Amino acid sequence: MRSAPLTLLLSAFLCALGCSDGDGGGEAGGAGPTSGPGGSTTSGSGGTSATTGGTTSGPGGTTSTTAGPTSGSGGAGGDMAGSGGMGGGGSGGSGGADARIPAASASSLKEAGSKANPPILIGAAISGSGLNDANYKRVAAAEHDYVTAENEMKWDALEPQPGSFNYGAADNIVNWATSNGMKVKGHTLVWHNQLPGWANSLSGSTAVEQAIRRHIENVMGHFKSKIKHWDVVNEAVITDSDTGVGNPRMRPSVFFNAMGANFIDFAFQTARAQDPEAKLYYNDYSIDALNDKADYVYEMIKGMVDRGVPIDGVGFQMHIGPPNNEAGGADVAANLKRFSDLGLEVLISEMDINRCGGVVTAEEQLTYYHDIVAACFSLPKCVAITFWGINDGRSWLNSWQGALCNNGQSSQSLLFNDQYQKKETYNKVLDALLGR
Ligand code: 9MR
Repeated sequence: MRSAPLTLLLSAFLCALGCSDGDGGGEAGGAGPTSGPGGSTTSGSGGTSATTGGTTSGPGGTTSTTAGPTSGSGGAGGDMAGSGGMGGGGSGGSGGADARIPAASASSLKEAGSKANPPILIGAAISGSGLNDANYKRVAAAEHDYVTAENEMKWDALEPQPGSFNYGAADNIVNWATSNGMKVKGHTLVWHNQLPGWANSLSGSTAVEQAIRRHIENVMGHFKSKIKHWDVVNEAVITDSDTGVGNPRMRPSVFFNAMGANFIDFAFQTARAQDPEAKLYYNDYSIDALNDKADYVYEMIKGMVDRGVPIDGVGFQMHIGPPNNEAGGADVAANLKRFSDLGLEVLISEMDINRCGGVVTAEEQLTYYHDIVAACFSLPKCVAITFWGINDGRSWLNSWQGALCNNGQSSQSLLFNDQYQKKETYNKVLDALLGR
């Protein structure tokens, strides 16, 4: 039996007074500077009706001439302080705990996560096709208590025609998850990718704003009783490479091109108004390490917090290896800490570690899995770790251009092999979740 150091005992006492739900509230209230959440001038692709007043500032900059929702208004729906956190200010949030106490033992990932104090949700991306496979379902439900639909809640799936919504495939996943006692994170409300053609060809700030509002209100409304966690905006920032290095800037998209960077504030305010109880997250890739993109997103998120935009946390996708960044445990720990010091929750939201191309060796993969999970575990406001899939054979990486898995070679990126047996990667993750 491990003995707990004094800080852990102290935090256990404080948690007994109310930190165990992992809530952090979130936003510093009040009006802030008037800039959008960031932004650079539009460049590169995109191209429809650029700039209804394009933004000129960098993240955290001081000027924005973008038409659209006013920022700094305090948000559309108040804050989340009632759910437990003090919000704002970097006091450590999460009820004040400064360390997480591990379970003494556990026979599954979700048991290790749920018995930790404060607990940590263990998630997986779930696909509709996977749910036709009995072994997949068995492992998914046995090891996880948190679900993200891999594709079925994206805009093209849910709103294929303007104002016409199709919830069948998403409902299947949500109902399976809730009937197995799992929570669900909605993924994703506003994203440049997997948009239906009609949405991609919208132009003008009014049309785009109306489309965002209708989509968020309808989708969050449909799932209101079952989904209380949302990726509100996904991947709004780019760099010259997918690894998060070089020339970070706002990504051209139908949203940015029409509304400037204010589309982000607008999406969060609309989401908060639709469900004041829901946790609202920004989610992005290759912001895992301390790199250009992570720095830029940090300033962008800090600006939102300063302006009182209703954001509760940030998801760090943690796709490690090609085509995305590599990030060691110490780097991840330092990066997550600075976001959590803004009073926000942090989440590892899409973790996998790609071995295609030999860029990441087997040994490095084990070290990364352990140390990155440990970095999240050591931060009480790191509230969830989601793996992007269940077994290697179904990984998106196997067929993703840029992932170097030529002709569908296995990326060997996850915790279970094709026969759904636990891999050594699983053992490293479980060790880290048990504080070992
Ligand atoms: O795993 C998803 C894959 O099946 C899709 O083809 C792809 C299309 O964009 O999206 C993948 O999921 C992405 C997620 O929604 C957002 N972050 C990056 C993920 C991997 O590309």
